[in-house]
Amino acid sequence: MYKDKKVVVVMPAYNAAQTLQVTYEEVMAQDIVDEVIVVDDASNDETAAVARTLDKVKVYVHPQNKGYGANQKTCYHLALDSGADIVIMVHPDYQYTPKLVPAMACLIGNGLFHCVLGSRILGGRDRALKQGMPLWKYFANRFLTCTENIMLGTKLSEYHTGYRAFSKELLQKLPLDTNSDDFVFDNQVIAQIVWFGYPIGEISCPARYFKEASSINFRRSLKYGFSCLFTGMWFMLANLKLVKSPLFPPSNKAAD
Ligand SMILES: Nc1nc2c(ncn2[C@@H]2O[C@H](COP(=O)(O)OP(=O)(O)O)[C@@H](O)[C@H]2O)c(=O)[nH]1
Ligand SMILES: [Mg+2]
Repeated sequence: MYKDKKVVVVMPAYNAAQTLQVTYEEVMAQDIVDEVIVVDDASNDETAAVARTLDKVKVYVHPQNKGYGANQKTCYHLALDSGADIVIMVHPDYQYTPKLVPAMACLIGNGLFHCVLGSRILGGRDRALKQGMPLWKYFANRFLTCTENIMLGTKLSEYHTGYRAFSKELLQKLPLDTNSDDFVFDNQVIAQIVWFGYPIGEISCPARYFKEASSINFRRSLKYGFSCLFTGMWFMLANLKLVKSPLFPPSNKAAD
């Protein structure tokens, strides 16, 4: 609980058997987490079996592999159904430190932000690179972030982090089910938050790079990159009222 608000951590899992337990233990060590929801996207390993051994964990298994975006859709539906006020996505690959969970919950729970991102880029010089982010991923991240900042009129340090916290109100407002079932879901979520006029908080986040924490290959990353640019272009066209998109419906913008 954070100030009477229920804190739920969601973990979209795919082949995370090796790292799920250590991630979970560090999440629970933060004391303020009321419940953890693990959604297993039909992994080929023991992810679901490991998840079922953990206390305070609700496990849901997709009957077949649906993708990272579809996995998050299930995560957020389950979290809202279980009465969450603050929802924090932590990847179960132990890439992002769960030690930031209280700070992120605090920024949401105090009403300062409806969305907080853990940024691998904010902070010292070339931090992400020093922590082991591959050079091509770093430059792709910087290029895409810079381009999307221009297209969406934002000043975020990165669009591509998988460490995110949301208020219940924001999750209820965003048309998440219209988004992709693939990796670009993450990008569409940020674009929608900007579309609805919500400010986004960022916290500098240490990240680790090792084999189990990074499985997306170059080909899938390329598809993701083009899909991000497409999301930004679609945002601009919808903003100019040149196209209609269910991703960006006409709406009253939120007050800051
Ligand atoms: N649901 C689902 N998740 C996936 C799939 N492939 C990767 N992921 C998850 O997507 C997240 C990001 O992938 P990852 O390989 O860690 O990317 P990176 O850390 O950015 O290099 C991780 O939590 C993976 O478990 C998939 O096919 N389905
Ligand atoms: Mg990862």
